[in-house]
Amino acid sequence: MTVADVQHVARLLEDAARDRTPLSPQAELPDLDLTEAYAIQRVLVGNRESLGDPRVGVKLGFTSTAKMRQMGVDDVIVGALTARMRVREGGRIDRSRLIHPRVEPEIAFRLSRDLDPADPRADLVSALDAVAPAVELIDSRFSGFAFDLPRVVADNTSAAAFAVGHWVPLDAALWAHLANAAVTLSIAGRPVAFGSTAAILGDPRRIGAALLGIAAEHSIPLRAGDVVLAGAATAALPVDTGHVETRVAGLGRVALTITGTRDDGERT
Ligand code: OOG
Ligand code: MG
Repeated sequence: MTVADVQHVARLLEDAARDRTPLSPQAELPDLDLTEAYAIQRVLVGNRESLGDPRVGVKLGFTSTAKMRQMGVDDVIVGALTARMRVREGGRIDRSRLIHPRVEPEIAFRLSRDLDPADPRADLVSALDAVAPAVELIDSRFSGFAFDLPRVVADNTSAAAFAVGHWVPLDAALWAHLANAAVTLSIAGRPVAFGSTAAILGDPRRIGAALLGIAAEHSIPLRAGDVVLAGAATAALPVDTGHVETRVAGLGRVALTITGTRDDGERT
C-alpha cells in the first residue's frame, strides 16, 4: 500500500463516521494486512488530533472469547480513545452522532506514567494506578459490523463513545479481586448481560503484555493519564436510545444515556 492508499482508506472511514453512512461489505477497499491497518488507524487518529480532538487513551478489543466468537475473529486488537468520545459519568450522547451502536460493559485502568513500549523492561501492570467501571458504545463504520481483523483495526476498533465511573486506587488486594469480579450490563434498567472480569484474557493483568506487544509493534503511544479500556467481558448488545449501565462487583457502576429519536420516531 502506498501512503496515498493509507490516506484514502482513512478518509473513507472518516467520511462514513461523519455522514453516519456505513461502508458496504463490497466497498472498494484494498486488501489490508494488520500493519497497514494500524497505519490507517494512526492517520485517522492523527487527523482527529489535528482537528482538536486529542487522544485520551487506548482500548483493547477481543480480549474475551465471548467477543471473539460474536465477531468471528481471534486476536486482540488496540484502538485509540479521543476526547470527543468521552461522555461524563451519567452523561448523555446524542443518537444522531451514531450509526448502529452496540453497548459493552468494560473496566477502565488509568496509566500513571509514560511507557515506552519498545523498552523490554516496560511493565504496564505496575504503571496502572486506578481502576473504574466503564461503559463503551461501539459503532462500526462497516455495515452490519461485517469486518475482518485488519478492517476493524483500520476503523479504530469501532470506537465511538465511552464513560468511566469513579476511579478506585489499585492495590494488590484489588488486583486479586479483579481476577474474578462479576460484571453486569443493564439497558433501560434491565440487566441484560452477565460476565466476569476473569473473561478478560483469563485475568485482566494479562492486558499488560498484550497491550505492550501490540503498542511496540505498531508504534502506539502510552502516556501518563491515559485511560485503558480492557475489552468487554461479554458480547456487545445493540442499543438504540436510553440508559445503559455497567456494574462491576466491588467497584461500582457507571451509566450514560443515548438521547434522541428512537426508531419509532418518539423523542427520548
Ligand atoms: C470491535 C470492538 C471490540 C471489545 O471490547 O472487544 C471491543 C467490535 O466488536 O466492533 O471494543
Ligand atoms: Mg470494547
